[in-house]
Amino acid sequence: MASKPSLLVTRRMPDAVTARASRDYDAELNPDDRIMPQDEWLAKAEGKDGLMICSSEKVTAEAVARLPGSVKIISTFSVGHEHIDIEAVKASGRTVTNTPDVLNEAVADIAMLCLLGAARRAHEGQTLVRQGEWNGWYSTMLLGKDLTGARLGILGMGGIGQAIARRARGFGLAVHYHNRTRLAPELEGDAIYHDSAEGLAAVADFLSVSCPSTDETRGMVDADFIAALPPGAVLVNTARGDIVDDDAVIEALQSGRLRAAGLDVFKGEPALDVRYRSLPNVFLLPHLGSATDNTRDAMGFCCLDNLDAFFAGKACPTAL
Ligand code: 8YV
Repeated sequence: MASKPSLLVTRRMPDAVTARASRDYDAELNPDDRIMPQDEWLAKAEGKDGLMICSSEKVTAEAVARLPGSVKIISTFSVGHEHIDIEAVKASGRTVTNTPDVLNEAVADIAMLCLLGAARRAHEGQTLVRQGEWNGWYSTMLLGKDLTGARLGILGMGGIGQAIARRARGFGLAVHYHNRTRLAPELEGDAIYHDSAEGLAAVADFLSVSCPSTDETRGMVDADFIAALPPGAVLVNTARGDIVDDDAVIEALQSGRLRAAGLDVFKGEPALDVRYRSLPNVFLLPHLGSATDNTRDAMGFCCLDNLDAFFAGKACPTAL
């Protein structure tokens, strides 16, 4: 029997994913889940046929130049691939894959949690109850922003944006979106297309950032963009922290120009701008978008499906 391809799995994976990787590959695992410095994972890549990485591993052009010749494929356990210089990997003759679609529903759930948490002041409510400071009902206690009849602007209408739109309709939100390309009518449904981000901002009582982090989108939600939103808008970000300008968002949250924000992702996470922590009108989560049992398994299986196909000489299902 031919020997199994060798694989470096840089982070601890869910049990079912680890079991399949260990069964089908000569896999070097990271059971302690210690994040390895670049020099360390590059050294461990020596002699490996493939790498299964996460967004913690920054595959820069310099890293690609130092990759051992044995490595022919990099499979990232993420839909986002801003941590990889895709052009450099491809130019080196290697294959690179990600995990689209399998996490759309889970991330959309967290987007709605962030939207509701921000609109209905979940952080302030939780704090009252947990700190024993809830002294009873009054008619104006922690009043929030209505969803029904409001407009949700979705910035980036890929699979995740579309999954958010499906949920939003159930909450009585009118769906507006901006995307590089307009959706086909059967996907668009009753959603209203805006051909510019500024056009979308003007109608977004709620704004969901749902686009990838790219050279075009980084810093897009800046002071000008926020100034274009209706006063008292609510910002939701489940995509990437660097798409928003933290100074502009924090200033707008302090002044009330933005009524609230629900944030699952942060520039430089797990570090985040500490000012967010003390703002009462922010609902904060630690990048939980895809964190469900089935979704994390599906992401791992998607990586392994790509690796299996590659080593069988077939086309990878989700090559970039
Ligand atoms: C992951 C994500 O948890 O898929 C993505 O792009 O942001 C998350 O689902 C994380 O990136 C793990 O690599």
